[in-house]
Amino acid sequence: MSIAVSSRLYTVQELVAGLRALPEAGFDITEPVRAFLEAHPVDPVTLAPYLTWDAQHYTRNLIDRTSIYELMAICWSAGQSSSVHNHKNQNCWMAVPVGRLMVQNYRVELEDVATGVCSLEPTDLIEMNPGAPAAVNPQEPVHKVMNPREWNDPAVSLHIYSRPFDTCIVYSYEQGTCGEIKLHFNTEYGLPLKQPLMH
Ligand code: 2CO
Ligand code: FE2
Repeated sequence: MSIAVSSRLYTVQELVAGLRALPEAGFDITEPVRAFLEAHPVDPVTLAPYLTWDAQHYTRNLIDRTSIYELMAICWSAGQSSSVHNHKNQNCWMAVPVGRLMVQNYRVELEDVATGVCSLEPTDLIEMNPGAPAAVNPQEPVHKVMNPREWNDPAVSLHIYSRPFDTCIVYSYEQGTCGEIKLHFNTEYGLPLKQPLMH
């Protein structure tokens, strides 16, 4: 594991410019983008146009999208968490400029989306914070992100997905069920969308 060496914070515009300058092949493996995120922590002040909050659910706020990747800010109130979900055939990186978040990873023992049946085993649990971004392991792409209520603090994460996607499989670990859902944004490029739908 490398040690974060960063002398300053970067604007989100600098992050976007840097991501757009990375070669396309850099998104096919996890290390280049993870190292780039680690070396370019984002100044939360510059994220202000993309931060929205909802008492019921974390919010998804699109910042940039190309044919290669999409970048979004996700806002987590204390106690909010994602479903257990996958990023199949896709790479995913997360940085946390504000607060901290936990990621619970799972190994899929059985998955049959056609019948909605699955069996998962929890594997590692990691903390993400401003000095510690994370790449989802493409061999184990099922996880859940949590902002534990007892931490009592909001958190903001930046997610990079390559390629862009708008569906994923969600799983119930307890019930052994799974199914595909569509993902929606609350805002795009700093503008609210009408009637955002959440999962
Ligand atoms: N993948 C979820 C989403 O895009 C966020 S949790 O961690 O990736 O809504
Ligand atoms: Fe995810």
